[in-house]
Amino acid sequence: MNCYRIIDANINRVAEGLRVLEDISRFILEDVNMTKELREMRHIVRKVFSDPNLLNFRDSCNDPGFTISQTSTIDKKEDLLSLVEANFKRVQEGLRSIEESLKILGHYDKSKIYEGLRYKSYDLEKNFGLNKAFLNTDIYGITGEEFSLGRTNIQIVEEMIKAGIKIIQYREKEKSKFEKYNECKAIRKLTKDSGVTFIVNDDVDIALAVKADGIHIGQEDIPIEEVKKITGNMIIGLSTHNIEQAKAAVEKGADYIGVGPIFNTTTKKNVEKSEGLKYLKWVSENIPIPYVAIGGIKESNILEVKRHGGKCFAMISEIVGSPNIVEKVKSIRRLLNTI
Ligand code: TZP
Ligand code: MG
Repeated sequence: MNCYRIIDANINRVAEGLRVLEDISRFILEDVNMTKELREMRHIVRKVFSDPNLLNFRDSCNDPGFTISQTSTIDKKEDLLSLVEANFKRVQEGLRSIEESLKILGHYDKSKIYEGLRYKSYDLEKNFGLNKAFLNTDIYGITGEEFSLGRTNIQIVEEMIKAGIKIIQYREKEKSKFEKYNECKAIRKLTKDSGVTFIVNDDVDIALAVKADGIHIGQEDIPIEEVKKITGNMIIGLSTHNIEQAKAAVEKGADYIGVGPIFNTTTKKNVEKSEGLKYLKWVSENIPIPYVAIGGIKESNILEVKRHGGKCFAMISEIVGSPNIVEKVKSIRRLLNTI
């Protein structure tokens, strides 16, 4: 029965995928708990269904998939993050294949165990260090064309990248979907080529169409639970303005929160109220997920924000409104390094 061959091949595929992830977790991220969880999972994958038929039906040399794989470039990985993503996919798809084949062979209970492992792998993927590192950076750049001294959003993004900003959000309230889509498409290419995380504000459809890394939504947008269903593994950021909203964001699975407005700002229309620095301090002491401070942050007050627990600082007018973005960012960084 060839189902044994499918199960055998997929047990190997899943275990190998887990081993790659385990090694990255162990040697690069040095994450003891994640490494342990991956190792345990790998052992269970091999143990649950160890039928002698698996080996009897093995015939790797005559597997047509081998020749296809040897000549394909589909698995060429550009960076560590893509490698992690691809191996979690490999694990999940392999587990699904095992589950289905076991059902055909009548091993319903064992199929359920593999199903449980697949769900566990979704959780592990979410918590895998590399996927959480996107806010381990000081400046979060956001577009704002009307404050950009005549430069386009795309020119601004080019400058931000040159300045070494590692996460950029496209925020544009005035243009048509078509214009926004075209700009995002170009920005996706620029950010991808330079390893910068790209987040789209408001428009889930555009974020999906251009394969952005994430989407940022506000309290008035479609609920985060719904966004999650559509966007799968994409990063989801949620703006919050008070303690209740921050707690709810964690509960509902936001990947990071915006915290603010910290100071008065005229950049955002109908800006919400917040206790600003006091709220930020609370978040820094109580919230376990990444957060970014926003609203009225300037070179002149950024140290105050840092003293209240700020680690990553989102700025619109201060950056896009600067005639020399590269110099502006250098100067802010110099200042941040003084405390
Ligand atoms: N959300 C809260 S305040 C704000 C947004 C988008 C505007 C931030 O702009 P600026 O120019 O940095 O004050
Ligand atoms: Mg919004």
